[in-house]
Amino acid sequence: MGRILALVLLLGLAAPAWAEDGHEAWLRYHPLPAAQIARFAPHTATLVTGKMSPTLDATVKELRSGIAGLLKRAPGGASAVTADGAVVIGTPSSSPVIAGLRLNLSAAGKEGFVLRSLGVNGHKATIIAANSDIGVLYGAFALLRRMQTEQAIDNLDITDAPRLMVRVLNHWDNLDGSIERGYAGASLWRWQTLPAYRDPRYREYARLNASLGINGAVLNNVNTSVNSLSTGYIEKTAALAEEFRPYGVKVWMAPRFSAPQEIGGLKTSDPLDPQVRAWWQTKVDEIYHAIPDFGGFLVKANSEGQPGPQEYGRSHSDAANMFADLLAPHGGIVMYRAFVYDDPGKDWHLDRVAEAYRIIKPFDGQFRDNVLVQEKEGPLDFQPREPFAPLFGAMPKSNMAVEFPVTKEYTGQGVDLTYTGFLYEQIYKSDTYAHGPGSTVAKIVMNQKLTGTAGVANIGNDRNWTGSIFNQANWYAYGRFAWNPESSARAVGEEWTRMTFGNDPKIVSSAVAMLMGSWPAMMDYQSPIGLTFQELDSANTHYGPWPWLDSPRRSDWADIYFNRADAVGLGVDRSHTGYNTAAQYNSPLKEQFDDIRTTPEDFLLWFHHVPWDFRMKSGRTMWEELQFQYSRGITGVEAMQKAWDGLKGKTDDERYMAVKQYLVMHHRDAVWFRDASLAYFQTFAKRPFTNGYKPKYDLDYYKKLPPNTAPPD
Ligand code: BDP
Repeated sequence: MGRILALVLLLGLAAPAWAEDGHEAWLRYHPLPAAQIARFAPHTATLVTGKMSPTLDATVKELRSGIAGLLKRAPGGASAVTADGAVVIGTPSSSPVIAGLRLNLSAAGKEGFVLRSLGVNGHKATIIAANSDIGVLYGAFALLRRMQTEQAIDNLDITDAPRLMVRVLNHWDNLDGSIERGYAGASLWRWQTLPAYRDPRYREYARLNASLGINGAVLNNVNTSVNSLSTGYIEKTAALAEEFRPYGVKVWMAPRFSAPQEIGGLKTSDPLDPQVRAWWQTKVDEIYHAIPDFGGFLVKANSEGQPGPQEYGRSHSDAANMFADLLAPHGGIVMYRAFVYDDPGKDWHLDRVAEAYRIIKPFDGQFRDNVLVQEKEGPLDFQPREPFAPLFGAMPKSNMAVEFPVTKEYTGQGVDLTYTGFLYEQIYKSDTYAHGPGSTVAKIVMNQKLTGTAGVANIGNDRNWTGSIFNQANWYAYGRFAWNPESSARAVGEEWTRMTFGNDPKIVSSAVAMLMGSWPAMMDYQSPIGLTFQELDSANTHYGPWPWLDSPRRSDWADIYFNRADAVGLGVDRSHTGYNTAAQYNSPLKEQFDDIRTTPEDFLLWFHHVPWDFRMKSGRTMWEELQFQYSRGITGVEAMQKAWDGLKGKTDDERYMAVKQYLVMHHRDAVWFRDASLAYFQTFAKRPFTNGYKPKYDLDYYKKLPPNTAPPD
């Protein structure tokens, strides 16, 4: 008995003081190995500050806790450099030391920073300088990141600045605390207890965003409730703004277009009606009175049943410009979504993926300067594999912004490990040819008068913020790509891995391989050869395969509309013999996509109705290739499982076990996608399965599964 007690005590002592529950996310300031401490400590002995502000207070707090955690010794405070090892922070106006250095800060712009190793008063110092306090905070995070990832800090000469101005997360949070397409608990915003109670998580959230440079949060769902515009909610929103402000995160709102009627008592919400404008004017003034640095509006109108200008015979530019004119005097911005598509009923005459271009392109050049036209990254809807949206190459006179999924509505939801960084890179580096070769989506959106991006957040009130540890990588990647759209998914993934799991080379190489392999694997088992939208749609869950689904209400919410499986083959004809949507791309892409022989095979079924016996580059027929790619996706998931299994004992048990268990479900989902899809498609292909493969169950079994229920693996 005594021995058991002793053992229990011993184990208790050996266990870490807190569970590894992922709450710290990537800002884990746990002690570095001794050699790294010895390397960094001489450069971080004191913190030299000048005049303070809430943002500079946050900067000092971050540096103190970061250095104390990583190096096991907090830096001392000072107002001048009197010995080696000072970290000097500030702007020329807040810090006399920095003013005295006369650094050239022009390339740092409004929000960027300079990190320099310099001699000051004959002593070695590290300078974090910027033109604004928020730039200083971003610089502090950059210095800490270097330490966390074990990069040198003794010879710094770095200037970095965000390439996009507006870098927002859009929370599809409802006022009742639920989150549309959220898989990480309930909303972080506790509306009932705001504005009086300030949940500490508000600041923690803002801090995580600031560490990436995210500078805005659209607090509510695009399918919005009019109540967010009420005076009571504006007060609550102002309280959140106050909590976020030191971290440079502005609040934004998705306004309900029909508010003038719903709460204003007007007979119309026509954007050109003087009374409607007057109503919005008063509302906008009220918001800015409460929140002087309010970011602006993110608008969903005439899309999926939301009210909008078309009800009054007005255009999307009329609507966007009404908001823009009212916000402009306050410095506010409109993010106007191009995610609009008409309801085709049960008819197949409209190509859903052609809609944004068809509806929005005619208004190029008519949007005000403070409007960002916000288009989803692909022309359909956040699918695993889509070509970039052609609108990006077709709006030379407008400010365009990419909207990205961070939450994984169609890509595994709260279950599967899929790294969206891969998607961000693919889209941003796609060439639109708008101004000749090299006109990548990144170049287009970076070279405008107003620039920005929005990401649909994956954050909820789960302890670990995002439901699973690896989901944090998607938040991280969104922020890093918003900062620089020309980032590399691999480099960003590696940075996140090092900060999250440490710098052990085996962990780094395995976790990065998992991240980078995850998206290609999913494209294979969900979207082979460019097939798309095969998730369950009518029950609106968007989880699991449902390729046989016909929608009772509208054709373009049906999976069969997107696969067109028939006796001839599979895929949608978007060439000149079909919808002719390939023509929305600039040359040479339009010619390339129009021709089945030159379309990249990754998008073959996206652009063409391909015969089952079509010969692929691999030598396989399309039917064989389909089976090959589905199975390759499962092999990809198995590779992730193997890589993770190899890390047993290399990381804490909590996170190790959690990821392992998630991967079991992931494998099950991948097999489900393959087997249910092939069982269905075979009824059209009427060709044998090859290579000894056969779906585990017959088609009927898959069809009868209740929504959201995967078959046992
Ligand atoms: C769809 C989602 C829906 C969103 C819509 C949007 O299923 O919940 O409201 O996108 O982006 O993919 O507006």
